[in-house]
Amino acid sequence: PQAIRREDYRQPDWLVPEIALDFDLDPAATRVRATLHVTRNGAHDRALVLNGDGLEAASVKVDGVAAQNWRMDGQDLVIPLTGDAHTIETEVVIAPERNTQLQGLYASSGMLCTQCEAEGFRRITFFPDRPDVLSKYKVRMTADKARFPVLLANGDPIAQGPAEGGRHWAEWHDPFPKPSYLFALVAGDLVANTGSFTTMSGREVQLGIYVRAPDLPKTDHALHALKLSMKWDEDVYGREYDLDVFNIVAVDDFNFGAMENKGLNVFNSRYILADPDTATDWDYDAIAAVVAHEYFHNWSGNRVTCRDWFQLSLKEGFTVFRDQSFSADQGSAAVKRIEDVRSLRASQFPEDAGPLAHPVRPDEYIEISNFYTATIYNKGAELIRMMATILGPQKFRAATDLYFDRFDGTAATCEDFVASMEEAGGVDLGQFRRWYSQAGTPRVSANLVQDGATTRLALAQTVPPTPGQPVKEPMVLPLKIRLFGEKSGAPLTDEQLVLLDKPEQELRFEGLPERAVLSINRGFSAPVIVDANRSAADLAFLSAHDDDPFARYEAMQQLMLDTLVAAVTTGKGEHGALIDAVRNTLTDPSLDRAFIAEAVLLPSDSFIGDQMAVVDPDAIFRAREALRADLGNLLEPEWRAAYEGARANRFEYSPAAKGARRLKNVALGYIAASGAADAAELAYAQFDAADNMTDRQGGLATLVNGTSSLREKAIQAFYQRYAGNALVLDKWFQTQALSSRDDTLAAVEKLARHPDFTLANPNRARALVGAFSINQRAFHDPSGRGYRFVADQLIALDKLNPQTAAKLVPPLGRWKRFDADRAAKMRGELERIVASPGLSKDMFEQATKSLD
Ligand code: B3K
Ligand code: ZN
Repeated sequence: PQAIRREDYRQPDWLVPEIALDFDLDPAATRVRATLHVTRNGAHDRALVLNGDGLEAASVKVDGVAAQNWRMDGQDLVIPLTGDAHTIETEVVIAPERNTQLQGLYASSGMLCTQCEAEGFRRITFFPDRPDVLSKYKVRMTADKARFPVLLANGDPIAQGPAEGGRHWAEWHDPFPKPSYLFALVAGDLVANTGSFTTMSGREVQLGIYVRAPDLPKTDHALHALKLSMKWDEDVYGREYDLDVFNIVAVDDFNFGAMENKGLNVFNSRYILADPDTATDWDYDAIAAVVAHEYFHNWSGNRVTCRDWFQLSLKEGFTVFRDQSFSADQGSAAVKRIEDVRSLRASQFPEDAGPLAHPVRPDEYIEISNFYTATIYNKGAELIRMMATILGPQKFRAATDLYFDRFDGTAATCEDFVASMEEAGGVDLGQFRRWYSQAGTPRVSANLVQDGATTRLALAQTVPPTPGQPVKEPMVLPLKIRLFGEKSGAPLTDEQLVLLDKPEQELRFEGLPERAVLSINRGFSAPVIVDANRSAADLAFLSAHDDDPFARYEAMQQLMLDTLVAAVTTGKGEHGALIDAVRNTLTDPSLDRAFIAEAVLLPSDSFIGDQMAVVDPDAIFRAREALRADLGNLLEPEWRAAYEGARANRFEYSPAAKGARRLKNVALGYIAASGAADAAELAYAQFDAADNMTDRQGGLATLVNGTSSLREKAIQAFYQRYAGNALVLDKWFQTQALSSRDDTLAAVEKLARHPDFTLANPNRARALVGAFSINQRAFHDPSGRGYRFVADQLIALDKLNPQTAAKLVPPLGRWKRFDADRAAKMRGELERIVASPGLSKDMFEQATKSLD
């Protein structure tokens, strides 16, 4: 397969200002007739090239006359044209029910739906399938009325009526020119939860959340989140919705979270359906965040789209930043920031440190689907956040206004965005642009030294080498800093924003009245790794006194990491400071429960591993379990008090109730870790009596990690209760795959043979295979069987769904971080993947790059 390079970008040869599509829908054979109005773009004599993927042209007409001179170039249809404007008609037949890739037009639980981003439209019809070709779409669909009573597409419904043979038709027009990746249609036996929203200029928009009839009661939360999002984007960014209809459809088989098709978002049902009995608080929050994310794309993505796929972070990084800000505004901003940083560290930092590291604006790719990564999304969001920090709120808003106004209706670049920030912000972002081109997580060392009356803060930065980028230039790192007095606990300085833009920089503070303790990268103002010379006592101090909640959390995490890394490398560790710090946090009446729960949670096995030169999964597991047991034992009364105090009795979805459940479940975990005799009964009682899934799954997870005889009882009871509910069975598989028990590998191998396990559904595949591969100790079993299991599953999944398979390769690609024996076994599996016959280009790219 060939790499596509950013520097090879060329304007499209032909534009398609208008397209009309006529679908004769049938799961086995759908006929697609397309009429394209094409215009020559600039003075050239190149033929019209229409991309296809698995299509065969049944007929091609130019200006109404059957054409003879077209040819196929690989998968693409090439038509030489003489004039500057023509009408092209093509006809193809496709089979949605055989489409297991879930890209293009496919069938899911009896309905027909589409997914086009990035390059799925070419699996539906021949078209210049690139984001800088914007067209007005008219769509007509005809289908069997009994099987597909609801027919939806982008834009506004125009007309509908009966057709012969029990069929009916509907026509939708989208007045906004859009790239092909935003095309969508849905046909199915669906019902809608409807509502309306009046926009800031007084237009009424009809909202609909479409699902299968039994799921209708689970759609209120998503509908509510949609209304909140529409209002928020008006209030915070001045962005109003632009069509008369906004529809969302939930489908069961979906490669990722959701898709922002213009006026017709299509969602993985796990990000729509919620009720207290089946969805956790995490699910509720994720639903609101994804609904907001896709809605926000209407401006950051659809009205202003991407010129080419190298600019993907233009829409994704910005939209993630927007959805993070939205969620922060719905509850605790501090807890939201902690969660976002936790997930950045769990997924993006390892990516940036491994063989698949790439810049936020990549220079090349083989398969674009492989670049919907944590780097493009989450690091991309951090870049926007840093610019917002540098500009300040007013200028940032002026800059986004300028960006939206200037590029509305066009396909833009990351450079266009940064230039808007620069212009409206009155700042020079020349050096800042390196964040878009250089991969790798910068490291900052911070040394605070008192020298008589002068306190010096020596800062230094390095950016590690990454594949294809051996040498790096210094970045601009916006670091929020504040000093606190060790004795008084009071701040000694104001918070200041330091722009570290040189390899080394020094700050001086004169005449501080007492020894200072450094609070740095407050609010996680820069997505970097900080090595600061802070003792356990300093960190414990900050965990109690810092006035920035993120920094307070961070100090505790650092203290935990230092304690654990010492325990792993030396076999034991001094943890007195940590125990006291956890006790203080746990019993501090000024803190909210959600924050406490985050702060007292130990870093994950894999994050501990990320701190070490060679990851030793067993030693990490032992050290972490030992520390958990000590924390559990030494603070048992405090955990019990926290548990009792947070025992809310009736379900409510509010920040306070969520925080109570979170702390209750964290406390339950520690009570179990203490080895308390009644822990399993406590967990089972919670599991059994729960009126919500957060508590039920929390009880289940504690039992699944343990050895009580109640364990099997809970596993069976959960399975029986939710038999037939796919989203909840995913949790059943996932909880077992994440178990910390010794026999998890064998249990997972067995679960893969369970009648409810299937690779055909991406959620199910991720729930078992994806979850298992991030269970550090089980996956890295010294026998290598964990690697073999995952590779076997991925080879099988690749045959059905390359996109979803390729996303699961990275854990195997981390071999350089492990001992020679494990590394060899991991490489062996990657090699086996590369050698498997008929490998997709998705898997080829991920696996070969992972071997380098
Ligand atoms: N834009 C889509 C992601 C498409 C992924 C294609 N492989 C959802 C989102 O980011 O909002
Ligand atoms: Zn997105």
